[in-house]
Amino acid sequence: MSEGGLKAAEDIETRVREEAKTPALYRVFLLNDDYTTMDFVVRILETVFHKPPAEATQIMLHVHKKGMGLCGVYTRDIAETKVAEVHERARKEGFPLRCMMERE
Ligand code: TYC
Repeated sequence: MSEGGLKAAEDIETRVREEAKTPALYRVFLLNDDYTTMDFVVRILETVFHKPPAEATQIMLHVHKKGMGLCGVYTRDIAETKVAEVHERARKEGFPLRCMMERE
C-alpha cells in the first residue's frame, strides 16, 4: 500500500475505534546490539515487561539471533512509559540497549 493509502487506512481505523471506544494498541520491541549483556536484557524483560524467567530468556535469545523481538502490546501511554523506562535503566547502567514501539 502507498504511504497515502496507509495513512487513509489508519484514519479509518482510528474513526472506527473511536466510535467503538477501543484504544489503539502499540507493539513494543527490543533491538539487538553488541554491548548490552544478556543478563541485563533478561532482567528488563522480567521487571519492565513482567515476563516469567523462561520466557524472558527465550525473548532475549530471539532478539540476539534475529535482531529484534516483541515484548508486549499496550495502549500508547503504557507503551511510551515502557520504552522510556528501558532507555533510562539501560543508560544508567551504561548500555546502548534500544526499545521501540509501533502502532498495531
Ligand atoms: N547481543 C547481546 C550480547 O551478545 C545480547 C543482547 C540481546 C543485547 C538482546 C540486546 O536486546 C538485546 N551480549
